[in-house]
Amino acid sequence: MATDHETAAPAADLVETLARPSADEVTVLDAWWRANNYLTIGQIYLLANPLLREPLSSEQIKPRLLGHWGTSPGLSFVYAHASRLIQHTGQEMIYLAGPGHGGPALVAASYLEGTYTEIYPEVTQDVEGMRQLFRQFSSPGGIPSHVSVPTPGSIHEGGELGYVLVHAFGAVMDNPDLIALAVVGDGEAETGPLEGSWKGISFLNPTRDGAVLPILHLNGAKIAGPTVLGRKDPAEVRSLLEGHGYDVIEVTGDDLPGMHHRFAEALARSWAGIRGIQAAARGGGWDGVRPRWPMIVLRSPKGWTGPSVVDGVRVVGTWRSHQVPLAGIKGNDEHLRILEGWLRSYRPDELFDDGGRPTELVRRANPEGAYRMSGSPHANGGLLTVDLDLPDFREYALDVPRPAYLRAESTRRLGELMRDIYRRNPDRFRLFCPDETNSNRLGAVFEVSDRAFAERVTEDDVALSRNGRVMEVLSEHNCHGWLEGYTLTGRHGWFATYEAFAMVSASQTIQHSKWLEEADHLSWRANVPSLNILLTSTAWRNDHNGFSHQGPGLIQNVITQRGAVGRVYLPPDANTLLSVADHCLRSRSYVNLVVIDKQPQLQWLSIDDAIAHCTRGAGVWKWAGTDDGTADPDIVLASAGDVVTMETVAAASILRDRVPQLRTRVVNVVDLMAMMRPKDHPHGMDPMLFNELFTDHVDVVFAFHGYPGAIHQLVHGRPDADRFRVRGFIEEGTTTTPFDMVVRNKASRYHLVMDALNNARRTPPGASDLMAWCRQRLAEHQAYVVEHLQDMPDVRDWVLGDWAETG
Ligand SMILES: Cc1ncc(C[n+]2csc(CCOP(=O)(O)OP(=O)(O)O)c2C)c(N)n1
Repeated sequence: MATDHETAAPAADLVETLARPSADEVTVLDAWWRANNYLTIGQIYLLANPLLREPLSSEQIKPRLLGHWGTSPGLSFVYAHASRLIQHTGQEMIYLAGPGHGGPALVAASYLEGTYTEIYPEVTQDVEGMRQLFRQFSSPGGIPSHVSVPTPGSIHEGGELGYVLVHAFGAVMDNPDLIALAVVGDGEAETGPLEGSWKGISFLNPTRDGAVLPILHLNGAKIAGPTVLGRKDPAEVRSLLEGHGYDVIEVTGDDLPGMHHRFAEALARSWAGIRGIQAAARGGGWDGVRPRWPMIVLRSPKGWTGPSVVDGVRVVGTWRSHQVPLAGIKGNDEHLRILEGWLRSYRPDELFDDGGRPTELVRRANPEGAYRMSGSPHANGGLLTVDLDLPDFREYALDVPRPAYLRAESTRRLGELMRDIYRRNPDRFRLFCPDETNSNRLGAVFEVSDRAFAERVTEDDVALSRNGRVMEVLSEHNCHGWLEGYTLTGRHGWFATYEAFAMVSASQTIQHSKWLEEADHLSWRANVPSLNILLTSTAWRNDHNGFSHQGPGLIQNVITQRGAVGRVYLPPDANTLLSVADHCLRSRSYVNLVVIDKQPQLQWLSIDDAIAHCTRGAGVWKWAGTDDGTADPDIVLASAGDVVTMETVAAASILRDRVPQLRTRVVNVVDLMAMMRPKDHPHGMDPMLFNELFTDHVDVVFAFHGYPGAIHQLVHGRPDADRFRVRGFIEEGTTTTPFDMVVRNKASRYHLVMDALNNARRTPPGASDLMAWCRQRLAEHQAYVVEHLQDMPDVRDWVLGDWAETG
């Protein structure tokens, strides 16, 4: 269905036709809209008698009225007009409803378009199917009330408000034929993420990207009061949006058919504007100045066409129509009568035939096949996904002849891998990063791609151009949301961020995980590329930034969510990072969290050992302990995370040197979900393997990158889970040295040694001397850092020496 994205601007007569719908077209538009409104109300209220073939009675009303009417007529009004545009132009379009609580309108749209029945054959286009459509809505065992995963044509639930534009912009990147029509609620427009997301056009390239058409729906009210933009002087709203760079087209009113004519004209102008910009750019005529992309401000009453006055108070055009404008219908004949009159005002007999099927009049408004917005493959992006052409990640490996000897910045290697992924996949891979690509040591990507920027570029700028495809915007919300939109429409990428500020967009991570989890239960939704998040500049090495930059909380969020979507990897070095990254980029429909710091760090494993280690997810590092495998160890020293792995191996080396009789086993965990039971997560280690690593009775001193509670949560249900003594980040942070950070959080090698001695099955000779020595070392550290402002040299430059080769 690819259209002519290289061709000239749309013909003037086509635009004129679009802008001036004939009386017949308005009749069709209005019929489809009435049918949609009828089905929307039916979904909210009715259990039976879907076509009102008999007078409405109170037993035919649902016992619990759950849903949102207020936004719905505006959403379906826009939808009807967008469909007409598609019919005339063959434009590929998807529809994103910011106020996703208008779910019944979008469900009704796909029902009228026939896609609903194609996907859910039990919901037929007849009386019984309509009854089923109504009954299932917001019902136990039915469908949710939002534009959620089961809604055909949706990539945006709109449950947590604020993300409609970020999803829309992500969807059109490298998608030149697509227009994402994004309805923004005026309440939604008060959120931080939405306010930041108008800037999407500053990163859009009309040559290779599609376009977003925002429609700011100023229906004036939110749940319980007016909206800021709804009450502002229209001139202020206009200048706000113009300031963001948009060409603002306004449509205001509630008169019919006048609104149909005015909106058709606005949409025609918008489409012509978009296509004109694209045609100029694609024909080589772009001067590089950021285009003024069109957008529409639609002022229509909340609850438009609903009951205007109920119980003596005004409903249409007020916050009272937000959810269910007529409550308490059972037992209130007056309300029942209003509801019936309201439903009949749409003249259902004209809209549905005797069998309950939408009439020809209504069906004429539907575009064909995949042009229907509810049937667009762009909104089921897995159908369009092309695997990445990935280089062999082994070629980026560090040469690690022995463990704990070489120091290197691990993420640099990942940057080199990404550079070549960019090179090989110029239309389906992007890195999204809040202004930190270089800082996170991923700057190799700039060898092949600039940062995307459609605003003014000056001679002082580096790697910044309108042709760039590295997405840097100082907004975690934008980065995260763009990547979501990009992957949900079938393309691949990474979001790389400072670990602490991943919490800014943590809610998006959670919402996207929910989406993927639900999608997994729907066979018609094809798997999409995973959402890959790199957390770097971690808590332990934010030496120069301090407490505000020290927060490993996202791990907790991801491990806590239900289901199999979330995965957390803590590669301890460059080669394990490469192996993990390759796996993530090949995976589908997961949220992959990868946590590793960017500072120079000790390298542990050769690439072959790294691959083997990552494949298992966790393993014994025999060379680091004294356990020869012939008997149970006295203590297990385990770790997950780069810095704490260094402390663990250093602790093991101290124990080996000072109390050689103590049998220590060192275990490293890369795949955190492996700690769970198999019944709780597909990566969960089977009990036998778990026992091979951790035994079922020996105490485990576990040094963890994140909050200690995470490990307790993960090992819940494992044999004698109380034996896990976890050290991790306990919110002791500040601007200080790397070793002081682990000391403050009681996760240093000396703390781990003391934990090991305190919890080992045997107390080896020399244990109390060693305890005293550890305390003395900690005291020395304390004095040293305060005096020298850096760590003690033997800690700072610690390497394992040649023991690992012989050990
Ligand atoms: C982030 C977030 N905060 C609060 C809510 C609760 N909520 C649901 S709908 C709504 C009002 C939405 O108003 P608006 O965006 O104008 O939509 P419309 O008026 O079209 O219904 C609110 C506050 C939410 N869904 N998401």
